[in-house]
Amino acid sequence: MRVWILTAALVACVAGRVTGGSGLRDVHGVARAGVRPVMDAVVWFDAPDAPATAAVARPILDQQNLDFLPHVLVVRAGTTVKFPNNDRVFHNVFSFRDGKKFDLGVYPIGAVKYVTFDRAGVSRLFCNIHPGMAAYVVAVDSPYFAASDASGAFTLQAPAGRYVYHAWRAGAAPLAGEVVVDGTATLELAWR
Ligand SMILES: [Cu+2]
Repeated sequence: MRVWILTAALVACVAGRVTGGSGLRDVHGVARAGVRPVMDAVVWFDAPDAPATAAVARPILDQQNLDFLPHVLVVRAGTTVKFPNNDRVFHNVFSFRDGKKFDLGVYPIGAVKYVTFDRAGVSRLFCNIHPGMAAYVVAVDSPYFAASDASGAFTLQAPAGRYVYHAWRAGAAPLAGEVVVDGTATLELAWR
């Protein structure tokens, strides 16, 4: 009898998670290195059983004013990213080292190309015409991710539960830890 009650309670709990509102809770956080806020830090939660992501507009990694925009783009693995050239000069986009390897060649103003980041990993992007241009695409095996803004702040949405989180920023060791998402959780990412 006791077992049945426990089972029923458990089922109710799980059902509540799935059906409560949108099912997603906000997790606010901030990324810092020492006391300085870190922009373009990426954080994501392990979620091997997460449902497939609904079709959304393709994320964009733009080219403007001799720069890539944004500097760091985070996507779920399997996502196709749009690469337009909205600048006034020719550009090129290539990635040869880690993550996805590709070379979009030199393409003119107004052209648009696409790359699917089919596996998790960090891709470093460059332009072979302008050595100062660099960007990162961070593909993660999770639909629950965020990147920090100029103040180091980020907001991630995930269903309630316990997660292992990972955090990345350029040129630093990755961080990992545990977080319980319950609607009030906050997450502090602290690099030394
Ligand atoms: Cu360029």
